[in-house]
Amino acid sequence: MSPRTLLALNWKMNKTPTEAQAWAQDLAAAYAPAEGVDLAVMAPAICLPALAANLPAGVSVGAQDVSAHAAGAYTGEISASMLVDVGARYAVVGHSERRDYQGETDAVVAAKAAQAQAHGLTPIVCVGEKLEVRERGEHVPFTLDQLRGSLRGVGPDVVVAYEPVWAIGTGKTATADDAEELAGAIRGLLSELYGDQASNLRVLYGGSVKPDNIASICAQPNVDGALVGGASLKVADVLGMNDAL
Ligand code: G2H
Repeated sequence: MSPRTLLALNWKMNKTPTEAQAWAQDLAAAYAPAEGVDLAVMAPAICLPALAANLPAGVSVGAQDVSAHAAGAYTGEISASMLVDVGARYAVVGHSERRDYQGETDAVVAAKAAQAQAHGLTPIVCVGEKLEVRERGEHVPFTLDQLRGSLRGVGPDVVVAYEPVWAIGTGKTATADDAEELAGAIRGLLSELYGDQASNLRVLYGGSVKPDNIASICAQPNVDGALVGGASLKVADVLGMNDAL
């Protein structure tokens, strides 16, 4: 049996807590869960209490990052236990923007994912190649190497998001076949790492997903949902994507 589809929203550095509250109330006024689809909102950590208090039942919240450390002298960091305390269920780790702008390595991403799991959060581990890697035809081995490193010491309660960097926020979406090629390869690696449990794990596609392309991408056999940035900010687009699934 296929896992439930996950429509995971990634607001990135957008919305204040006040705006998050209004967004959640607007969603609650119109949202009807789609059959077999889970909805989760990955928001700036400071917005999570407003979301947890105002989202409709069944919609989860998550963070966009988590510290690799449990507690202590790490100024500015937010720990997994703090996120759990405000209602988070997921934490995105290893998004390409953090790998690029904060220099996060696979080892750091794996440490964050393990720390999330240690406190009951499900990490959403992001991987994906840059354009030059794809142009060299090395996107499959590159992405699998990145994932292997990002899952070292990480248990099977994990979601993987394949996000080709050249498709993020650019309006260039990978084709459904591109998404399936990597999702299938990722599923193979998950089987190697986690055995039979791999068939229950969710592999998402991310990169310029919107209401008019989400259905064809998520219809692929190994694609179990989407991680959506730009099209996650307006409630109408989220409802459109939820309805399309
Ligand atoms: C990829 C995605 C969300 P967007 O980063 O993680 O963003 O949908 O804007 O390409």
